[in-house]
Amino acid sequence: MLEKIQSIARKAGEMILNAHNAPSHQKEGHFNFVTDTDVAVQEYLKAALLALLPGARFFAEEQENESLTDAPTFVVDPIDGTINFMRQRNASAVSIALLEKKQPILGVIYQPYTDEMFTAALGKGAFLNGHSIHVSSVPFENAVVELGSSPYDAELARRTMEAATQFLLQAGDIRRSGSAAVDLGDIACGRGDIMFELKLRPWDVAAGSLLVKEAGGCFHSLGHDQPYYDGPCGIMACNPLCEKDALRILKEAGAC
Ligand code: LIP
Repeated sequence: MLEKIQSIARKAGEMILNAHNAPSHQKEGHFNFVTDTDVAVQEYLKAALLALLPGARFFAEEQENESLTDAPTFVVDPIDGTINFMRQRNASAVSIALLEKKQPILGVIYQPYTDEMFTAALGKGAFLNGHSIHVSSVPFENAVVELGSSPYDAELARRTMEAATQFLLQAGDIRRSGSAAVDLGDIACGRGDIMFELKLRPWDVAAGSLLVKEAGGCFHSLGHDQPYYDGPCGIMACNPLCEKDALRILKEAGAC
């Protein structure tokens, strides 16, 4: 199953690389867009994944979604980093998770611009292009902190920037890629040490959360006792050495 999902993700990546100047449309909230390519890729992914697992449910960014159930459910972002795609910033990913009982059992993140295939299966480790990966062992004071700014929700701006300021003062440095899936891949393979964003959707994080945990990292759905995929929420992912201080800073910033 994981191999077949990788092939499907790679084909979706080719669709992204071959798309140019796709028309875009504004969605709800500030600075929130969808392109014709997002929709076309999602339509391809829905058909291909449901053919792979008939009877599964499909939960994705560019459609109305019912609540999660315990049934096998694909949770999919066809292009995570849509603004980056629109502006040719070459930092977007296809994110595909398969959930059972509301928790990820398979995760695939494919970054077409770098041809990097991140994969994870529950209890079986995390991999980048077939090679085992692990979170970093960088201590908090030297941590590279990747943040998401949730631009569509102005309510979160001050708390996001307060947390970013404290991370900049107390940890190493901060980064902002524009794609949560890219960021979670970074944490899983040790390119970054902490990632947070105060509001994301399940399709942004479902695959990446499994990657990080299978790579020996920590993943928190802020405000929830366990990882939550049934609606929007904030997240924090990190290596184990940074967990206590990262949660402290987010709590002090009023983010959880
Ligand atoms: C994006 C996230 C990113 C967030 C953006 C946007 P999309 O997902 O990956 O972390 O800051 O606002 O939500 O909408 O490009 O799939």
